[in-house]
Amino acid sequence: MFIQPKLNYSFDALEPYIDKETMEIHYEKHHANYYKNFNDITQKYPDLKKMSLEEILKNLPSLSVNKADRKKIQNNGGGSLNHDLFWETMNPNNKKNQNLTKEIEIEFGNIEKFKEIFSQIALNHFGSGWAWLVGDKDNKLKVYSLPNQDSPLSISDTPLLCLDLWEHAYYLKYQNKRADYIASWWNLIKII
Ligand code: MN3
Repeated sequence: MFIQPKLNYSFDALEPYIDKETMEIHYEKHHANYYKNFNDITQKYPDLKKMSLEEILKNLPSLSVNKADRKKIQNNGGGSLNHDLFWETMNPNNKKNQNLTKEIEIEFGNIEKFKEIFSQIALNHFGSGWAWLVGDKDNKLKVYSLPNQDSPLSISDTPLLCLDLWEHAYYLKYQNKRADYIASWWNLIKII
């Protein structure tokens, strides 16, 4: 069984930037459902149950599964793990992500420049997906977006920071104003 990690803060803890109702539906319905579907599909493959979620996504192209199931594993495994990181990086009690500052300054010049680049990518991403800050194989930081629930792990990158660009992540509060959602979200990220 792959278990959805507990959210270590209350649904209203990210107010006013992310509203309580969005958090509740997002965590209890959307995220829970990715875990449920991921468990349903991996039931069929005893080998996968011995692997971690990370290992499965890293080895996605070489898993011994049929084509339709590989797609379900990609969508629901990514949907499970991507949100795990998303919740963790916004955790008001978590100072873990503060140590990225120096690396970001080296790679992007300064934090403001990095935020600008990341925000532009998030804003310009067409349709559903995620904006990512990742470390590549040579430990170099990169920013890009990926469609749907695709994980950077499946292209050999290590996820460090992510922003959910699916409308379910912001529509109740921000409607079509993705730029406002992105600008608000930075208030929850303590990498500086
Ligand atoms: Mn989501």
